[in-house]
Order: sequence, then structure tokens, then C-alpha cells
Amino acid sequence: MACRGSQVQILSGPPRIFMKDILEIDREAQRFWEENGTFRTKNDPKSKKFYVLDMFPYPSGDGLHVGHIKGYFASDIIAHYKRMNGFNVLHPMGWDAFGLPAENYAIKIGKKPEQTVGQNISNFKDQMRSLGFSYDWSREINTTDPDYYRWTQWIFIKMFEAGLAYETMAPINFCPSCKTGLANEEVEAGRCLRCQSEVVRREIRQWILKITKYAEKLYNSIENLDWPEPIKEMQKNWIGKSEGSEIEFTVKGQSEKIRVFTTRADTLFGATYVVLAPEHLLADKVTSVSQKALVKKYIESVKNKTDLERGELEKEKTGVFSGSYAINPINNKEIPIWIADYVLSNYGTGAVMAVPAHDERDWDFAKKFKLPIEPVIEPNKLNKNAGNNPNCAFIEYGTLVNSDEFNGLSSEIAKKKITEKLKVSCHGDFTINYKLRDWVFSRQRYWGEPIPLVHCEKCGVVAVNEKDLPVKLPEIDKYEPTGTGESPLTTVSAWVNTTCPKCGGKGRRETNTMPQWAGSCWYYLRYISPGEKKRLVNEHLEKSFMPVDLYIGGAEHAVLHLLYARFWHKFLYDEGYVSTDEPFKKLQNVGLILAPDRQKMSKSRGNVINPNDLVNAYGSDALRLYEMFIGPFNQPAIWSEKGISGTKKFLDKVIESCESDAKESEDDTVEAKLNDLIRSVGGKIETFQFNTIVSDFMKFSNQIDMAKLSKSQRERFLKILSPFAPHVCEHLWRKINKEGSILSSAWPDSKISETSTVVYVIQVAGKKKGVVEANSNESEQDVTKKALLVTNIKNAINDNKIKRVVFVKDKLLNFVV
Ligand code: ANZ
Ligand code: ZN
Repeated sequence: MACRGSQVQILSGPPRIFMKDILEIDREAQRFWEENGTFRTKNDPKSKKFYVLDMFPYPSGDGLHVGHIKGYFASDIIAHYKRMNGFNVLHPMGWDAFGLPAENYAIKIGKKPEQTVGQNISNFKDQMRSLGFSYDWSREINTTDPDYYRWTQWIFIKMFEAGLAYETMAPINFCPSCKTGLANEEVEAGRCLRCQSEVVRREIRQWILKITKYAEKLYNSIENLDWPEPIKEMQKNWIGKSEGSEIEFTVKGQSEKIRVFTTRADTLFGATYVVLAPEHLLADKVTSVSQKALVKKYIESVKNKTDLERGELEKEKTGVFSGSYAINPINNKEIPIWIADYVLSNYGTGAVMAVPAHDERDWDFAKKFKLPIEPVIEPNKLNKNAGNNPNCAFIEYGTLVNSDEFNGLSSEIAKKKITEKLKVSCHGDFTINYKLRDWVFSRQRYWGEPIPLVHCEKCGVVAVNEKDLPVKLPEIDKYEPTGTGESPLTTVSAWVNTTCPKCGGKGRRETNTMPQWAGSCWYYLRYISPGEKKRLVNEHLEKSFMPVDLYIGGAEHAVLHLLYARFWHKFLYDEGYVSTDEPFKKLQNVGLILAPDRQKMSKSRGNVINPNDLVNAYGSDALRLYEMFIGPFNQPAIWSEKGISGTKKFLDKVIESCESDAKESEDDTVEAKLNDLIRSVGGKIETFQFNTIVSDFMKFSNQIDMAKLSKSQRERFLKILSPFAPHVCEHLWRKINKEGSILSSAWPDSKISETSTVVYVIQVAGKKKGVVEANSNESEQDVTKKALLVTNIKNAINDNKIKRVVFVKDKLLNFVV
């Protein structure tokens, strides 16, 4: 118990069930499950499957805290529920163990990453076992295992062969503290996402994956995913689809043509200059002799600025006149060509037509360099917030003026008409751009998958032969990052020097390693056939288990892991290795658990709560019930030790009530209440209303003398409680003389009477949008009314007309729109 926060005070009085008993109950159940292989997934393609996946952890030195396991409890409950409903459930766990954190931790404690990772994994696994998760441990994977990363390398080679991996020397984001290049997704507001250091631009040889080739596919299929809307929105924004036009300006007196990308073709008559990014290939070519020296100096001066520094609105604009002019294709007007770094080389065409009257950055630039500002859009009469303010650009849509034949048209229509006219003269066309940038995929660090390529003087870059995979990471003494832009592997000459896979001549291995995201791009496939020697995944089993039906994890991966994995998956789909075009059908986010001081739990703050101590004090089921009770599942919640003593008391009561003999006959009111409870639990599990389920259980136990349940009622009660309290229920199952595991028994049916409460699943256009409780005797109209009061459902219907309603009594209501 190293840290302050992990000390547990036992707040309840002397527990009625002795501590030793509770621990014994846990262990006994765990032993039983393990000996009987209760949670083994069958490799049976004909079975009805359900694949429920947790985001696998990076096994840190700190172990799991109570926040990490909240999602694992939820997925475990659903796994149990699905099994009891006859599904062949795939519920696996593994370790995402490559990457900087593991390497940094090893450096800190002066050991090798492969040693520390092994210890951390065994620690994590012990913790998970003591919590009684129903993982099929025979499918455990570890991304740092050569038998695993052989396939990570294999996929990379497939991408390389498909032309999706390329080597460049372009300037990229580099973290001076992590001493490695970073992907765009790993930089936030100019800082390294991992260590918060400010990133710099550096030219380092890199391997890049062409994720941009998949921009359109990645963008388009987001719509069909059953994911939280905010995550879908974040991915869409990150991919950043932008519809506009490409317009061609001829350079006066030269044969060169400058293509610009604009989303505002309607403002073409207001273009008063053209800007090239400093890196633009034409920047040097179009520059007049007299401007050459100035332009060269300017280009040199902006070289190491990050995109953020360059793109920011507030930053003072800089630039230089090229000495040349461009001809506006719509009216043949000559306008000056400037070179300025507020235009980025890697977006659109790397060149813009500047319309200072209607674009803020162009406005600032024009003011500074005294360039003309010519308004061509007037605010619509109804647009109140838009006076013709002489002090800033009018950036909204409006009506065209000073635009010849297009005067009087709205911006929307003019964009089309102007582009269409340019199309006729071959000076423009409609186009779509994406903000997404290619993925900087190499790291100059030791602890990652070696990139399986060989540099040969004769043949160039050659992929390692499939039969020679994996390219194992060599064991080395000094693995600290060098900071020179080369990985420490460069120093291992025995490993670096090899033969060329193609010509057999002298070759040098690629020394960069893959980023920490690589292993998690496809791990969900490996669980399906973890021992498969010849293939990435067994194709029959892949067809039967994919896609992942439910993926549970934190929202922080919105554009990193979740985007990268979709990219790899779509590639594998296009190449015919997997059968679905998306990996994760439904995604559910877990709300954080905050420490009692309302801060995020972290070792450095000393406010981490360790589940081990709680399991020892209360048993793992009381902890599970409390974590589900703590608040709405996807919302943040604050930890309080009081809550767990409450769920412990509830369990004590359940245990005690099963000590006495069961009643002979069934009491009608008890039976009705129990049926209500069965329905409510079943209905709410799939919508993650765990907190209200736990309170339903507690209410039931308060309203009903549990000792008065009949044998059949006891059985049914324990069955529906078992996903939430598996150890205790397994124990009591045997006490009431039942055999086998309660978790392998069938979920009970509920008899519905007139006054029963039923849970309706509400769909809009066939997609589940919420649930509504009603009495069984309520009519279609009553349920419809209730459903229309739910915000989420209301929003989903939005402005759509409800064409008709499909009503399945006691079960479902679907709005057809
Ligand atoms: C003329 C114009 C007039 C523009 C106007 C805007 C307003 P999004 O929506 O982000 O795609 N642009 C194009 N390429 C650029 C680059 N490489 N670096 C910096 N800026 C670039 O934005 C598209 C707009 O961003 C384009 O439309 C262009 O400016 C600018 F009243 O063209 B616009
Ligand atoms: Zn060769």
C-alpha cells in the first residue's frame, strides 16, 4: 500500500458475513469457473455469437485502479447476460504493451522493458482474476509477443506492397522530450499529447501510412455506426470533409498555372491577390529575378514553424511579394502573387485566392501589406448581425455584387454557377478536400515493432519475406532514445546488417519502430483465433465472430485508436482478409471515476483507489455492484467509500435470506414484483442503465421479505442477480442444491400480467434510440406519447415526418420516418 489514497477504511459496522467467508466465496467461485472452463468460447461457426470487447489495457507499473475496471464490469455483465440468453459469447482480454510509457517506465526503474512488461502483466492479470471477470483466458494476447507482432508486421508489409506506406524526409512534428516524431493525432494545441511538451518541426526520415487514401471511406461509413454521436462528430471533424472548387490561375507571361482550392467560389470577383505556401513547388519558379533574394530568405525563415503557429488567426501575418502576377480566369484581372506561411502546403493545393473582403486571414494580410479589399458579397436584408462593418471581413453568405452577370445571386447558387462556367473553359471544377493528414508511422524509439523492411543499395527498400517474419526486436543494453532522429537500434550492427531479401546482397534493416497504436489496430481479430499459425485470423471463425458487437472504452480514443483501427480494418477488408468493412458495430463510452477530491485519479496526485484493498474488505461483488450503482454509466462519477458498504449490506441480506428454507407456495404480489424486476433488469442491461438496475434490486429487497421467496422465486432472483454478483450467486446456487454454474443457466422468462411494468425499446427508423417504461395494459398511443417526451428520441425524429408507428406489445415501438 504505497500510496495514501489506496488505504481503505471499512465504514460499515462488523459485517454479518465474516470477511474470510466473503473472500472464500470469491475464490471458490473463481476456482469452479476455471476448473470447468465455464467461460470458454466455442469455436462453433453455427452458434449465435456475441462479441463483447474491452479496450485492452496498457499494463502500467501502477496496476489497475477502480476507474479502469468500471468498463470491464459493464462488459462482463453484458457477457453473462448474453450467455444466459443462449449466445456463444466471445469476451477476451489482452495486453497492449509496446510503446513509450512502457519504455519510459523501464528506463525510470533501470530495467529492460521486456522484464517490466512481464511483471506488470502478471500483476494486472492477478487483479483481474480476483475481480472474477469472465474472460476466456485461453485467448489472451500480448502485442509484444513475437508470435503476435509477426502479424502486425505482416499487415504493414501488405500495406507497403499496396503502396500505402512511403518514406519521406518532410518536416514533421517532433517531441523533444519523447525524442521521437509524432503523428498529427498525437499533437494537441501544439503540444505532445503524452508529455505536454511543445512540439517542434523537424526534418527526419519517416515512414508514413497513406490514411488519406481512406479519408472518403472512413468519413462515409461513420453514419452507419451505432456509436455515441459526439465520437462520430469528432471523427468527422478530424477527417474534415470540405466541399469546394479548384480554380486555375495562369501566371502572367509564364506557362505556369496555379491551382487554388476554395470553398467560396462565389467570391472569385473579390480576389485581389493569390498566395502560395512557402513550400509550394511554384514558389521559386514564379519569383521574379529582383525578388529572388527576399523570397529565399523568407522561405528559409518559416521552415521550422509548426502548422499551428502558421495557421493561427491571431498570429501576426508574414509574407513576401513574388514579383509576378496571376490572371483571374473569371474576369482576366491581373493580381499579385504573394508567398506567405498562413497558407499551408499540405492542405488543398497549397495555394489560395485571397479575398480580403470576405476572409479574416486575407483581411489581416491585406491590411498589413496594403493590398486592395474589394467587397463582392452583401449581407442579406434579413441578416441583422451583418452591417457592412469597415473594420473586418464579412465572412457569411449573402448576395453577390460587383460580379458581372452573377450579381444578385445568392452565395450558394453563385458558387455552383461560377464553378460551372469555369468548367466550360477548363479553369476549374468541383472538388472535395479532407483535413486528414497521412499518418507519421515511425518512431525513433526502441520499444516497438521493428518495421520489417530492408534497405538495399541495389534494390532500394525491400519488404522482408513472409517466411522470415517476425523481425524480432533485438535485446540490447542501451535502449534509451538518442534524440538524433535515429532509433537506438541503429547501434546494433549485428542486427542492422543483413542480406537483401530480393538480391541477397548487403542490406540494412530499417531501424525505426512502429508507434504504440500499431498493435491495437487489429488485436480484436487475433482473439478470434489466437493460435493460428498460418494466417492473421482463421477465415471461417472470422466470418462467424466479426464484427465486434459491442466495444466498451474511454472517449479519449475518439480519433486515435478508433480511427487507426478503422483504417487498418478497411484496408484488410479491401484486400479480402476480413469480411466486414467496419470492426466495431456498437461503441459505448465509460464515464470516468473521479477520486473523492474530484480530481482524475493518478499516481502523481496520490489519490488512486486500488481495487485489491476493496476486494479484500468487501468482496468483489460488492465492488462490482457499487461501480455500477455509482451513477449513469457514461457520466463521470465521484468515488465514495460509503456506497460500497451499502451494496455489501444488500449482498449480506441476500445471503442471509437463502439460509432459511424456501417457502412452499408462491405469493401473488411477490410473484408480480419479481416478474417486474426480471423484465426491468433484462430491458435495462442492454441500454447500460446499470445504476437503476442496482437500485431496483435494492428496492425489491426492501419491499419484500426475501426469506419468503419460494424455491422457484429464489432461483429466478439469483439468476438475474448473477451477472451483477457472480460470486455470491454462484455460492448460493449451490446452497439451494443446484448444479453447474448459475452463469450457464438460462435467463428466466417473466410472466406479464396487466399491471406489470414493461420496458419498451424505442427505435427511430429501426435504430434504437432509448427505452420507455410502461404498464402492460397501456395502449400504443400511451407509449407513443411517453416516447415522444424523451429528448434523445425527440432529437432523432427531429424535423422528419413520422410516417407510421410499428408497435409490438410489451416490447418495441418503432417510428418509421
Ligand atoms: C477563397 C475564400 C474566400 C476562402 C472567402 C474563404 C473565404 P476549409 O473549409 O477549411 O476547407 N484555404 C485553402 N487552402 C488553404 C491552405 N492550404 N492553407 C490555408 N488556407 C487555405 O477552408 C477552405 C478555405 O481555406 C478556402 O476557401 C481558402 O480560402 C482557404 F471569402 O478561398 B477560401
Ligand atoms: Zn537488394
